[in-house]
Amino acid sequence: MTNSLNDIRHAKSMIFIGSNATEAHPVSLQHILHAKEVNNAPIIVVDPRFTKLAAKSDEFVRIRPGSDCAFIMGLINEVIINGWEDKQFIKTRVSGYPEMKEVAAHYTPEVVEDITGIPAAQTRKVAKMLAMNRPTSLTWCMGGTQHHIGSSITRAFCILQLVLGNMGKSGGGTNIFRGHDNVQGATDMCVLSHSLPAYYGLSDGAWQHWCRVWDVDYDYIVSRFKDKEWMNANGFTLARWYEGVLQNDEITQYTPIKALFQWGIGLNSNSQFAKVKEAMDKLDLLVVVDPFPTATAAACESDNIYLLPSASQYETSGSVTSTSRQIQWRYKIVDPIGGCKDDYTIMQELVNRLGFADEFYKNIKEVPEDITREINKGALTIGYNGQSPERIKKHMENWHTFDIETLQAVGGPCDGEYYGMPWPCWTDEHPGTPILYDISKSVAEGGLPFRNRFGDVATYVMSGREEIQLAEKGVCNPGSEVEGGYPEFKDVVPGTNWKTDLSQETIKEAIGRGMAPFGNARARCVVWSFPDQIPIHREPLHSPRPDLIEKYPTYEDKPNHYRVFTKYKSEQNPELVKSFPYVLTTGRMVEHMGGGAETRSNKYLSELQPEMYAEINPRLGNNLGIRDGEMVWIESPEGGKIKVKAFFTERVDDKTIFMPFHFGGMLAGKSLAGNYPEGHAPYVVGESANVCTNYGYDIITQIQATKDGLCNVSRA
Ligand SMILES: Nc1nc2c(c(=O)[nH]1)N[C@H]1C(S)=C(S)[C@@H](COP(=O)(O)OP(=O)(O)OC[C@H]3O[C@@H](n4cnc5c(=O)[nH]c(N)nc54)[C@H](O)[C@@H]3O)O[C@H]1N2
Ligand SMILES: Nc1nc2c(c(=O)[nH]1)N[C@H]1C(S)=C(S)[C@@H](COP(=O)(O)OP(=O)(O)OC[C@H]3O[C@@H](n4cnc5c(=O)[nH]c(N)nc54)[C@H](O)[C@@H]3O)O[C@H]1N2
Ligand SMILES: [Mo]
Repeated sequence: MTNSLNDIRHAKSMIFIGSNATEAHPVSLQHILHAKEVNNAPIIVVDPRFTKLAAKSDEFVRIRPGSDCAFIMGLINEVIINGWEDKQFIKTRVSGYPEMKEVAAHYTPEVVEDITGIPAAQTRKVAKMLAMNRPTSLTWCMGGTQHHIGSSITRAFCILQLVLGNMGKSGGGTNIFRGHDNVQGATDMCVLSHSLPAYYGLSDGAWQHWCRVWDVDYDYIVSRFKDKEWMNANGFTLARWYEGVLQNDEITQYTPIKALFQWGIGLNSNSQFAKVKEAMDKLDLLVVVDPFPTATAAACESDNIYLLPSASQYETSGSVTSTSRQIQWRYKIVDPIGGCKDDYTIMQELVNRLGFADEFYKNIKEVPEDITREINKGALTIGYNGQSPERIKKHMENWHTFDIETLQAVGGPCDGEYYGMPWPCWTDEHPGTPILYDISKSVAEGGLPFRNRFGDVATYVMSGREEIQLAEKGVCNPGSEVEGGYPEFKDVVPGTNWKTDLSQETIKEAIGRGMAPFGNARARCVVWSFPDQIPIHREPLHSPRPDLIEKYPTYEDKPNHYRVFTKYKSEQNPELVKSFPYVLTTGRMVEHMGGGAETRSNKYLSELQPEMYAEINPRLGNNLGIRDGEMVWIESPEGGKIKVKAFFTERVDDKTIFMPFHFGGMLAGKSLAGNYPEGHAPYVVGESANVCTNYGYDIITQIQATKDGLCNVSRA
């Protein structure tokens, strides 16, 4: 999120694409509705469903699942054709614009209508609404990402904001509402298979940096791997770990996966759940660390599973990062009950028994404060340096001194600082950065240019054109010693750069000279390392439109995509729609959370939403001879089959089925409630939507495509 939830109050228009904030982020609505009512800012909602957020909108755009990239490129084209682009912003702060413009030109409103189902006149209207009501706050959530081209779709959103000149401005920005309360923190710590914490990657330099932070010998780390090659190789992802067990698709690893730790996740959130279950049963060892047994406990039928009851957030403390990049301290309310242990203790006891404790706990004495201090020391790339436990706690104790509009403290002990010291917070004196890439303020006061990460000059493969990647002369933060673009800082301490200098002298030197440690560059429209250097539409793997598969085919198959052979072209079958004629999309409802282990174990929430269902348009239901409230079978091309209640609603059109994914504990019409440890079954069990979500993974991130598959529906 480049701005913050509060900053949306300053928007002059808002567009939500694949975000149902009313259900998934209800707290944000106070800011969204403030902008609507006080600034008269129109709300545009782009969603296949008429959601509760759509009910608050001025313009509802019904889109075919998986076609967002075409719509956004169409908006960009329409803005440019009408001369509404921010010419000064583009000239001074954007690179690869001519190449992008050429690609966008394909997406005329009529082409967009064919791909997305959005009337051409509506694309024109929305482009005009955005152009006439600047700045626009753009929010996307999972409706924009859970596709095989999710990474292209999200880049298109950013390019739209660049073209409109809405980046680095209060009321503008790309504001992706994050998932769990600390998922931004989890992402920043890179609880991922392709990077060490703080996005350092897996290169030798990255390992050496973290070894210095941990005070662990690099050769010792090397010795822990089978050989060095595996140290630098991406691991399996959560989306496809089970292939490492089953090996249905060829894997690139010397041995199959034999054990799995499932730490704070319910596996009914994995697509292709039938395969997940098969893999769980085949593992030698499965450990679930969770306050609840989760749907895993019910689904796993072999005797290989250990449940380690972890404490909840109320029974422990520590630093967490909010969707607005703010760091907060979470205080313990009660001691762990019922024999639970908090996650730190479980982790430490595990590390003790595995014999690494002497290496990794050298600097961790006071838990959890020293863990935050380790982050302060090492996570320099994103500016986690200044948020010490002491400063975070000081912010928590002085909530009342922060202004709701600016998030800045007015007087008191935190005077001038931004709430939670949103990263980057470069030093112990820095106030935090409330809006990324904002050149209206000095860097020391929370301003920033765009980051220089990809060299000073680039040659575009597509056009052969060479372009300087640094920002234009004269474009910089106030007080910058260099008046214009500059590269990142290095060799202030010889042999280091701003990301690896643990003395943090490099960062201090940059700030002292009024400059950003990471340089001052242009935002790129072209990503030369991606298969689509500029975002283009590609039909979902399982598409209802064979004619569009021919025009906009998917990628070639990708071997070793996070160690698993991943099918694209060989999976895209134009005949599939004949047997599976409806588009299946999935998502959330306000009463339940994720896999539902917590909320389905809550009496009151269970009473509010006691049953799994599928949203079906009444016209479709009537044509299929189904009545509202009857049970139906939903079937997927992979053989997934679930029995759920038909919920007739005009929210969806007559070609689309929507299901929430929060249920679990039933399989193919059969309850598995008896499999839970005694007294631990949740109040509500139900079929899992992920038995039916289709095959499909993003080409860069491997996120599962749970929003654009195909299915069939019949009366049960
Ligand atoms: N109550 C509650 N709140 C939650 C969660 C929860 O489980 N319950 N989960 C949290 C987490 S982890 C996350 S990541 C966030 C997610 O928050 P959201 O992404 O807002 O939630 P979803 O319901 O998954 O998806 C949002 C919308 O995308 C639409 N959609 C589906 N396909 C497409 C498409 O192809 N294009 C477009 N434009 N829209 C599409 C769906 O109809 C849905 O209305 O919510 C967080 N908040
Ligand atoms: N079909 C479909 N599938 C999806 C999605 C979709 O939109 N459609 N969305 C995807 C997305 S964005 C997400 S984020 C995932 C979410 O899927 P999950 O991550 O599986 O969902 P949660 O239920 O939020 O999982 C959190 C688990 O952590 C446990 N927990 C809570 N607090 C603690 C704690 O302090 N310590 C420990 N150890 N455990 C704790 C809870 O009891 C719960 O079992 O689902 C994904 N799957
Ligand atoms: Mo999420």
